[in-house]
Amino acid sequence: MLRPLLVAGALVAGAPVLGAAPAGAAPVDPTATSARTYSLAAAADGSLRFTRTSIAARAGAVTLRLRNPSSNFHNIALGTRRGRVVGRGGVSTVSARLKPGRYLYYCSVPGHRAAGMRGTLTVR
Ligand SMILES: [Cu+2]
Repeated sequence: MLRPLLVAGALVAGAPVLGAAPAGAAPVDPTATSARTYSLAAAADGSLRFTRTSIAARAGAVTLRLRNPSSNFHNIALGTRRGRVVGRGGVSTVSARLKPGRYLYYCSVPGHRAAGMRGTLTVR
């Protein structure tokens, strides 16, 4: 099981205020295509970003599934786990059992994370 990361302040700055949800409301993710799978994509225009910078998930087994429609190579990484690097049309996945906390997901291709290919996975 991965441990939650201590997310640096700089990273949290752009994240939405998740505490704004009504008390008791369960996180609902419309892109969850099956139980515990959460989908996102690399930007189709080749810019170094994901289509989503935050994902809410339930504790337990979580899979992040990245589609890559761009001409650059990308992957999805979560903590120390890295999905396969894929080119245009490829899909990269990473799975972990997660307890509540905040985790960083990112592309581990050199330079991509620093350029903006990252987001926050909030597990409740
Ligand atoms: Cu990348």
